[in-house]
Amino acid sequence: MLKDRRFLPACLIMTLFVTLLSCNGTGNSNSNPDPVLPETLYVDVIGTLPHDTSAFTQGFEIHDGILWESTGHYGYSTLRKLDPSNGSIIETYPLPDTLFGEGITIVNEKIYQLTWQSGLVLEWDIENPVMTISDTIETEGWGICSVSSSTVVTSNGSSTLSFRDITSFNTLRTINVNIDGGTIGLLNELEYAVGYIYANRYYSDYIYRIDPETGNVTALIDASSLLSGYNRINAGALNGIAWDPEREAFLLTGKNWPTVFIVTF
Ligand SMILES: [Ca+2]
Repeated sequence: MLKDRRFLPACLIMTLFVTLLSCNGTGNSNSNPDPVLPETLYVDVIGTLPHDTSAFTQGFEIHDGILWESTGHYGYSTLRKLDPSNGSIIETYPLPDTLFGEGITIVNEKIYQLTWQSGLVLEWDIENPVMTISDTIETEGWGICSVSSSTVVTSNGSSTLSFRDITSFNTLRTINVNIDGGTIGLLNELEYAVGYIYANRYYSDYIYRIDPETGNVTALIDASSLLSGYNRINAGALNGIAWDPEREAFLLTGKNWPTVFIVTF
């Protein structure tokens, strides 16, 4: 299955990326009349934390000094409470074997966790994490972030991000993530910070900074320098973005990565 394919040759990634940009440069019909191509930013590592290499990371978020992580795979999916000062696991809350954990976000002291194909949205009280079923959604669940106390944004592996009412998970509106009209698919883990949505793209070492009103990508963040060749051997895709307001930095990790990187862009 798609979700189990952890590696794609770097040359193919670059080919897809270059093809996207070159198509937009040849005047395709979706191009804006005054294209504004995104700037490219690079990660500046200011610290590292250890990360459990058995964690198939699907969601990553900091709230009130706690780092929360969601992990996937049937039989191994969990919600985890971590110490962001040293990366240690404070508590692990397993999901039923029939559920494949995906993205998480925290709104009004509730943790909302997506599941991949069941359509179920799980809810955990942040003080006493016991799992209940909050709502259902009509698509696969991949990533989720909250943009206000009433609205969350979800991804489903396509280029579409859905803004949803937290009380029902009904879709309020959608945006099509694009660079000059060229859509950016395979959007996965999400994070909202300082007015922008940040998204991993599955298989890619890039993070996309997205205007939440238009879906336009305003910056490409090249995170390909994070893992050395040795550390990549058993590591999967980049798939954890958590904004740390105290450090004013992002914590980045990936599926089965040995390290959480504390970075600025
Ligand atoms: Ca996140």
